[in-house]
Amino acid sequence: MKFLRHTLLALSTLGLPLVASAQNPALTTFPVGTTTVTASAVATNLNVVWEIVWGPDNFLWVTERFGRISRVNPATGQVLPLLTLPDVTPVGESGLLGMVLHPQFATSPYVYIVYNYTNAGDLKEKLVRYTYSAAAGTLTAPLVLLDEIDATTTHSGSRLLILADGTLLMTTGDAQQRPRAQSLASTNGKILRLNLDGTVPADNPVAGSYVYTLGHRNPQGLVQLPDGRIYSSEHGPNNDDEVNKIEVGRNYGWPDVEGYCNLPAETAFCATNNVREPLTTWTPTIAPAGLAYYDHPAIPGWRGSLLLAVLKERSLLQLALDAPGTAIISRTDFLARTFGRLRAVCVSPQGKVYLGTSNRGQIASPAATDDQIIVLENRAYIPTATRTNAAAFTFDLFPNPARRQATVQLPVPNIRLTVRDLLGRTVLTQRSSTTTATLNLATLQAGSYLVQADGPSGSAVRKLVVE
Ligand SMILES: [Ca+2]
Ligand SMILES: [Ca+2]
Repeated sequence: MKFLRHTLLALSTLGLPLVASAQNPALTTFPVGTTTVTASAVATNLNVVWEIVWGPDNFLWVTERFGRISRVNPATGQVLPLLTLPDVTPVGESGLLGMVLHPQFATSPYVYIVYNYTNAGDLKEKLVRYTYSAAAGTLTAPLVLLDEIDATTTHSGSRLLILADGTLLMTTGDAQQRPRAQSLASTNGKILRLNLDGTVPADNPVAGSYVYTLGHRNPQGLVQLPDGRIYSSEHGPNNDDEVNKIEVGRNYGWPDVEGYCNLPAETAFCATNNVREPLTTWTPTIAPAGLAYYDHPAIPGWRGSLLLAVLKERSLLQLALDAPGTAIISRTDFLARTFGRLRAVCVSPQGKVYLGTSNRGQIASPAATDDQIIVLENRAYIPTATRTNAAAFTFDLFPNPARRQATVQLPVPNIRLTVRDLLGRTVLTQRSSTTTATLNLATLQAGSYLVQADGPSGSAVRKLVVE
């Protein structure tokens, strides 16, 4: 099986050619299958973009490592600062790192961030909730949810993700204290799971503990797919960078296992410690960071793939998943050494991909425009909802508001249904082979959603309220 996996990887395409426009050197196009994708700068003169989140206000929400949180207009590139943290310690690779917005942002306007700070001379890390005021354009009322996590200037993890069940995952690094990754008594070297008020979820694997998975070195990418699967990227030492499928309660090996369970001592450890091997590894290392999932018709060649922002190799990697999501069937490099070190990646509801660079202070000669937010888009794509024949396409949805399930009445069979939350994240997809479909809403949080129906004759969207 491992031989097959490596053979497939060796067959994957690498290093597609790039064409720079003479009129605008910052404009680059590259092919994804038969699609031409255009890359251009949205915003410039930033300082180490660590996180980019697509907000329910259709702005990009951005963290910079020195401590600033901003909203960025994706149409104009205007940067609207909300807050510069008063107590952040940006030294080495530390500072303001991950960020996520509350999924019911209209009624719970909370912004969750992770950053390094100093306490009694020691570098620490904390998770803090701020409250957003759209009227004032501010973030105020910091509420510490988790603090006193040991830190150094490297290995801080700190990617945040709110799961479909409404709990929060946070990656932590080993803080260069390797054995802590295997200790349930330490919050270092883990993926932690919290309720949004900072309490421990009752169904965590160890009662009273935030630990969701253990044995991590420095995971800086984290994503959940619409069907619930979770993946994470992780920096290895001088070998074995990893992408892992995250499964509750599993041990990801560090520091006893690097990459696969393939050395004699590793095999013994893996056999007795519930170790989950990575889906794929890189030796020499590439420095994998932000991770997103792409499944939008705008760029068909990327559908069903993870997109990985890569620092050291300075590229965007497409990792195509097999149908069950238990194997990566190809790895394809894009934009190699075009924009420098890539740390953050997010996908908008329109199928555009936004990348954040981490060049300033980290490479010898950053560009004058660094750091940047780059957008990747298929400029020829026309959403089905705006096609001329779309006006005739409509559907019924009832009951609405709904509780455990809703019925969708469609004009024709073979319709793809997509349910998105107000952050534009896909929470449910299914295909209806008949003109009546049932949406199972039992796993969704109460709130407002958009149901999109895509068929051969057009598409339509309706609002659905789940109680
Ligand atoms: Ca591992
Ligand atoms: Ca190994």
